[in-house]
Amino acid sequence: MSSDLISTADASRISIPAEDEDVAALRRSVVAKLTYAVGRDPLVATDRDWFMAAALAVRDHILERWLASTRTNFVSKGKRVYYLSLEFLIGRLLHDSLNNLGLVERMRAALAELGVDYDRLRNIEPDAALGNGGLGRLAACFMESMATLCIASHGYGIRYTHGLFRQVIDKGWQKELPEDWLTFGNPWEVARPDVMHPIGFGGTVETDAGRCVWSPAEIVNAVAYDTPVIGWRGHYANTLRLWSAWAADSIHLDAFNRGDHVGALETRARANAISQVLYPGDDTPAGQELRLRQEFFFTSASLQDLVARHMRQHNGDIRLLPDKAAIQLNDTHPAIAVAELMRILVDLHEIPWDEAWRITNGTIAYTNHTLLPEALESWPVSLMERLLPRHMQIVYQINRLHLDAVCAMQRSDGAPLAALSLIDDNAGRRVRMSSLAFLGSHRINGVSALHTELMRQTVFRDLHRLYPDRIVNKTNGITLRRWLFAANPRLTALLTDIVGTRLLDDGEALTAFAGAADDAGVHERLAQIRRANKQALAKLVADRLHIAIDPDALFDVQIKRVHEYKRQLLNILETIALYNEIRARPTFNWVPRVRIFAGKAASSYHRAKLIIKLINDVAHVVNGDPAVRGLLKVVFLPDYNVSMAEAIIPAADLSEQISTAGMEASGTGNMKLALNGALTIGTLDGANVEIRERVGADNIFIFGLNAEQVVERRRRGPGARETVADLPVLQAVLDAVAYGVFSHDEPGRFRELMEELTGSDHFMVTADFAAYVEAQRNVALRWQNRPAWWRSSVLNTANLGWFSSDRAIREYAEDIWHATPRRP
Ligand code: 26Q
Repeated sequence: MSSDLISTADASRISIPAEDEDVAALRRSVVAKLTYAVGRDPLVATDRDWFMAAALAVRDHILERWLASTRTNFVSKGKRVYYLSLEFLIGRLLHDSLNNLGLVERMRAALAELGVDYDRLRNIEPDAALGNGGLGRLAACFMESMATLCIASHGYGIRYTHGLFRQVIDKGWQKELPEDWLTFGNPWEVARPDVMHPIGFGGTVETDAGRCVWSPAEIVNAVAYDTPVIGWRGHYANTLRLWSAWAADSIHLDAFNRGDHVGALETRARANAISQVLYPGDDTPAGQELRLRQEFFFTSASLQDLVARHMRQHNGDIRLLPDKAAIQLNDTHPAIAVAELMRILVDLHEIPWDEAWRITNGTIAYTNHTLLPEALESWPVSLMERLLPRHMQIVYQINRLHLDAVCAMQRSDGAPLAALSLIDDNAGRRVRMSSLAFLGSHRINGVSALHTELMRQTVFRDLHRLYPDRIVNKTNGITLRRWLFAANPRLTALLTDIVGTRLLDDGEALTAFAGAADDAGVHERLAQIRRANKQALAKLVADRLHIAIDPDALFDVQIKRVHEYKRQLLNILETIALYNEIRARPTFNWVPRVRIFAGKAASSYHRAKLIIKLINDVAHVVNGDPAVRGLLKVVFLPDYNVSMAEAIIPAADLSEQISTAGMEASGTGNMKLALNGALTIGTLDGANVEIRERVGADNIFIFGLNAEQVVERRRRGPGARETVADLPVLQAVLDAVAYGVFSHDEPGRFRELMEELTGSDHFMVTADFAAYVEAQRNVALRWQNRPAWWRSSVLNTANLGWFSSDRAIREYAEDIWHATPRRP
């Protein structure tokens, strides 16, 4: 993957005095790696060879600390945290690792002595895109924070051969291309072919002297690949263990020898398929057998692995599990863990059911990340019976005991049993995975205060009534190391000048920055920093898209997965309204704006892809219209990923967080942008609510219906047609789209989108339109009063320290895991 996300020319840095000795040692180790590991002569080495050599040299530094950490954990016999996630969106690791080790400047100097440019090397590294979006990136931030806080932990997931698809834009349409991050090898991982667990599928269950014995029809081996995760200042490292699937009997030699070469390899292909591709769905369950195989595969491997470690370390006493292990389920994707742990305890360790249930429930906790009905996982009973017959029996038994308990506990006003059952009889018989995760967990958490409250009131209402203490809130967080120190070194230098270097170890020290809210000198420096960051982004946009954007314009960004509930459509419709206005009133004192979009749509999500096409069609017309005189530009940056986020966020003036209230569980991009000083325009949704509480209502542009009002409006039935009729500006926008102003070649292209808007308008685009336009007008007014703008920006950065993932992890550690974090 070629990319130029980091601009070399104007990178200003936190300066660490380079000690010659360290630099010389690093230089020698890079050359040694190039020679002995990569096998290349420095005279002919390419950037990629140098990247590999540099990464391997850095890995040596990490490995020492990793082994030391592992040793400490083993000796201390303390509690370990296991974070089970189908996604880890870690992005690039070279700069992140060097940053945490405090070696960035030394590596830069060492490479310079070799005539190699560090920033060019950074750009060689492919993003590890083992996730779709927020949930996967959260897992990556959490791993980094757990390492920083010295909490012994393991991340468990799948080593996908192909991460999230590459997005290309072809004539305005999203096209998906396969992603191949492993093509040139992965310098960060250590293969552990000796760490392997058999994963069974299908087959039969028999009873033998009262004991259930499952004989799977198929066995797939899970092989471990470990990546160390180094914490801040390199004190401590944890392990990200990703499983790769291998056929247990790799080749049917007899078939091969008979000449059936393809047939001989068939089982192998079927087994390998499990770890081939990340599901590209974001919030829409694909509902396919392969997905269930992936879920069980990595869950079973992880549980077998952690139980084996526990037995080795704690004298074979499985009953100690809840004291020594905390298992966190990242959404329901690993929810089968509840049944699998019960199987391991009851069938393999012969623990009586009730005690096994106490152990399971005491060990497992579950995080919910979405309330969207289409994203709540459920699996057909028939599929479960075929693929996981013993687990299905266990689910039935859990359900029986649960419903018995309900009958015993319930008051007369309780929910009907059918609503509480693990089996949903409505849409064919399906297992409700969120209910299974709930029952098997001692704590269930939401990811923002609002989301947690909505969990209690909606999806989990009935279970919450039965177990009122189980649902807790843990508002999300982000790692400041990556999203501030590494991504925005210029701002970091200013902040450490003002609040001191203690900021580097304590995000909450940022609050002291509030004292500079009205300091003209600080405003001036902020303006310079932002301008430099915007210039770098402008260069990237020019290189990639051949669109010139003005660094003095307001950079207004919406970067996230493309989904109807996130309402990129609201944004682009308001862009069209602005375009119409600029043409109608050319002499008005307009604020020059660049509307920047980036994000992928799930490959099967037709409407989201149509929204991307609309954005590109609008960009084409607006950017090419001389009447606009550069006052408005629209940019869609293809192939959004972690590295692109790192390039855009420091250059953003305005952060669009405009989801339909009640639908975005938390958001974490909102935190990254506000931390870097962008002002937010947003709805009262997810963590926006808490951002407002902290930065102050004057420093955020909140608009639109709140979650309750959305529910109320949906209950009243569609009123979109009347809303549009009352808003001539919106009517004109919808007419322009519907008549093909942006799609001359196919005037009816967006009919489907327009019909939804004037029909049920489920996502309240028309309902919120007027309020959004007004909020955008207020944004422009604030921008025209620069001291007021920078004051708000300072107060955003200053009050965002609480959204550090260190704070989030401390809360999990104290309230859910009962594991002791150490201050770095
Ligand atoms: C499920 C079944 C089959 C196929 C795909 C899926 C699937 C995959 C990914 C369902 C959901 C996801 C991802 C959800 C997600 O990223 N949620 C986001 O989590 C963030 C971290 O908590 C929140 O900040 C976001 O608000 C939330 O949307």
